Parts: sequence; C-alpha cells; structure tokens
Amino acid sequence: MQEEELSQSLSDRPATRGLDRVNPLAAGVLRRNGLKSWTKPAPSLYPHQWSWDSAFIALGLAHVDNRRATSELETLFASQWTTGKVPHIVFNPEAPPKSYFPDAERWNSSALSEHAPAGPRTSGLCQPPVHALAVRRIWQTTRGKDDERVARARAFLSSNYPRLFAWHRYLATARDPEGSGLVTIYHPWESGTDNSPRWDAALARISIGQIPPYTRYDLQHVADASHRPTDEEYDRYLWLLELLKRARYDEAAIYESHPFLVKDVLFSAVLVAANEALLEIAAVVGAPREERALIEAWIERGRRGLEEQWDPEFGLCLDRDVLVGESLRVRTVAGFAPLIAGGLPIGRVKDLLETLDSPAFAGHPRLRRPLPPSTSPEEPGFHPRSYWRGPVWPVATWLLWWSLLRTGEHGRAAGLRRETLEGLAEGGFAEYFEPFTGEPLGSTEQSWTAAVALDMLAAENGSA
Ligand code: 2M8
Repeated sequence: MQEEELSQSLSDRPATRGLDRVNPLAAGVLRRNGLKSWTKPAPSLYPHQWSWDSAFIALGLAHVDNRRATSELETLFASQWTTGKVPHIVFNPEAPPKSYFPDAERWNSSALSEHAPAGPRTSGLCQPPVHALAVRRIWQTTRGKDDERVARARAFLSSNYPRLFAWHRYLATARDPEGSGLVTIYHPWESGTDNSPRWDAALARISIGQIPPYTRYDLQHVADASHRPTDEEYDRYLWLLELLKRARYDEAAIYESHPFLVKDVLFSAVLVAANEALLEIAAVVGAPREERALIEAWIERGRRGLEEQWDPEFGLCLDRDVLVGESLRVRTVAGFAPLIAGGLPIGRVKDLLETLDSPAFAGHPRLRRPLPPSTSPEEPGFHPRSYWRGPVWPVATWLLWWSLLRTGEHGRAAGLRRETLEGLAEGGFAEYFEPFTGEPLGSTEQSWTAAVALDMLAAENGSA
C-alpha cells in the first residue's frame, strides 16, 4: 500500500485523535534519515548503519518502499563477517568527523580479524537478529501484488536465505558452545539495551584496566547527559572493547578469558522468532531438507533454554551470567522473552500476561500510558529518564505487540498499538519516552520508532 493510500485508509476509520498524521510523518522521518542505500538510526546521534535498527527500518519500509527495504538489508549483509556474524555497526566513511565514538579506528576490526569484511569497516560485535522477520515482512507485503513485484521479492529471498542461515548458524554455535539454546553476549551493546540494570551485577564484577583516552561525542547530541549512559558505564564498555581487541575478536579466545559472558534471553528469544521466519523463507526458496531440520532444532532448543530461565517469583524469564552460573534477578522488559519466542503452553502465557498487567509493568498506577517501561518502576535500578533504565521504547513495545498478535491476544495487542501510535502522534518519533509524563527523550526523529509505527499502522484491524 502506498503512503497516501495508507493514511487515507486510516482517516476512513473511527480515527483515534491525530493518528491519520502518523503514517506520512513516519515515512518522512525515514526519508530524511535515508542515505544512498541505507538509513541512519537518527539524524546526528547515530551517523552509521546499525544492525537491528536496519532490520526494523526494513520492516517498516516494506510497507511504503519495498525496494528501499531490500537495499537496507543488502547493504548491511554486504558487511557480514566470514563467520556469519552480522556486525552491530557498519561505519559510514562519510560521517562527519568526531560525530560518534567509538569509531572505526577504535574498533580496528579489519586489521585484527581475518574474518572481518574487506569493504566498509565494522564494529566487532553483533545485535539481536531481527533481520529474518524483516525479510519475511518484505515477502508478506508482496501478497496480491503484480508478478514482477513477486518475482523480485522471491529473488531477494533466494539471495538472502544463505546469508540469514549463516548468521543464525553462527549464533547457534559460536555463541552457544554449551548447546543451551541461549545466546551468549560479550558486551551490553550486543543486547541493544545497553545500560539496562540487567547488566549491573555482571559489569560490577569486572575490574577495569588501562583504557586508552577517549572523548564521548554522544553527549553533544542530546539535551541532557543524564538521558545517556554514565561515564562509569562508558569506561566499562570501553574496557570490554579493549579486551575484545586483545582477543582479536576470536570467539574461542573470548570465551576463554572474557569477563562479560552472559546468556541474553531477549536476544535468544528474537533468534527463536527469527528462526521461525527463516523456516518460512526456507520453504519459499526450497532450501535443503537438512537445513530446515537444523532450523527446527534451533527453535526447539531455544524455547527449552528460555524455559530453564523462568523465574516463578518474578513471573519473568531471566538472563544468566555464564561466569558465575547464576541468573541476573532484575525485572526488565527482556523478561517477556518467552512471549517473543512463542510456542508456549497456555499457563505460561497467562503468567506472562499477569506480569505485564501488574504494577511492576504496564499496570503501574503512575504511568502516562499503559505501556511497559524498559525497566520495572519497582526495581532499585529504575530511572525514568535514563535510556534503557526505565523509559518506554516503542521498538520494545513493537516486539511485545507482534508477539501478542501471534499468540492470539488480539485485544491486548490492539491496546499496545493504540497507545503507542497515540503517544507518537502526541510526542513525535523520539528514541524513547518518559513513562510517567510521556515526554519524548533521547534523539528526535529516531528511524526505528518511525518504522515500527509504519508496521503497526499497516496492520489493519490489528492483524500483522
Ligand atoms: C543504542 O546503542 C548505541 C551503541 O550500540 C549507543 O548508545 O551509542 C541502543 O539503543 C541500540 O539498541 C541501538 O541499536 C543504537 C542505535 O539506535 O543505539
């Protein structure tokens, strides 16, 4: 559906206030942040290409500009490592100097690892694998379209299936040598929820060594430094980066001595959902039977691994610190991971919905809107204005909304969709929102916020 048609169909409905403006405004954000073949996550705070941002961006673009959606992912996957890893940042050589730190020089991945791509320079980490969900959305949006468009999408799926398969295989092997079904991350940046209190205990155990001097450029792009991670947190992030460089980004070496090895349940659940999407893609492209069997096994193992991390007291799933062999007992939005992974017995769905509706999350009495904050307001590490420590992130709400739809919880999904879109109509496409006031925080014009709005809007009558 074209931009104009989409907004037209919305204004035909018993419109919720201001919603008819959201679609053209969201498409405008993505247009303005767009460069040649890919999209910056935000106008100035993030001048490079980020992995899971691009996946969400492609998912939203699939509804308004299918060619652009495919080029977004093609550009990202062109920088895939030979191990299968999709890097978390692909550096833009044309970004203004001193606009983002750590930069390509600091990562130095192409000099340190033979597995890094020869082309554009990249970081040495990865992020949650939303990509197969985006590829499947690109396929889904061809439904009812002309033959040429369908053939183009099929060709895109065929050329990308092997890349996605290699990416998921990397995560299922190098990042899960224990065969637990859960992905190990080496750095909070890999989780995408960087300063979440999920990581406080694991980070506190690390003793920091000598870090080469650095200047943070992120702080010059936000209204208030307290919305971003603290300097103490950055020191830890930069120290972990030094250690990864010393290991030359070699997986076995990292696994042997790295002081931050954590089983991330949100990352792992996204992988399960992405593997389900990959199975569908595999069917479209006629992938070998053995590969499909492997993907099925990854799905099953992932769900089992998540179940083992269930915490009955919190009614949530918890991350696990590999080094001390203990769960990290913090209530964050990541705890809803089993919902994202799907395939749950009714009882477990009920448990999770109870937690979602409780005062620990969307039922907290002071919330501006009944949307889950990134960290429970009942947690000591909660902070309503600091990044992933409390604000509401539309991209995280999208994950829950999509999961609820898939679970058949249409009423709840419709509620999350309505509240999110109304919040965006009111506050714009900010990176995140203060949960008690609805105030937009972080970067303005954040691409993935606009992208998830487009996807939610396209889900006519709550079906995606
Ligand atoms: C944030 O992370 C980057 C580091 O990767 C940063 O703060 O500089 C996170 O919200 C992450 O999830 C996101 O992908 C990235 C770009 O939007 O920004």
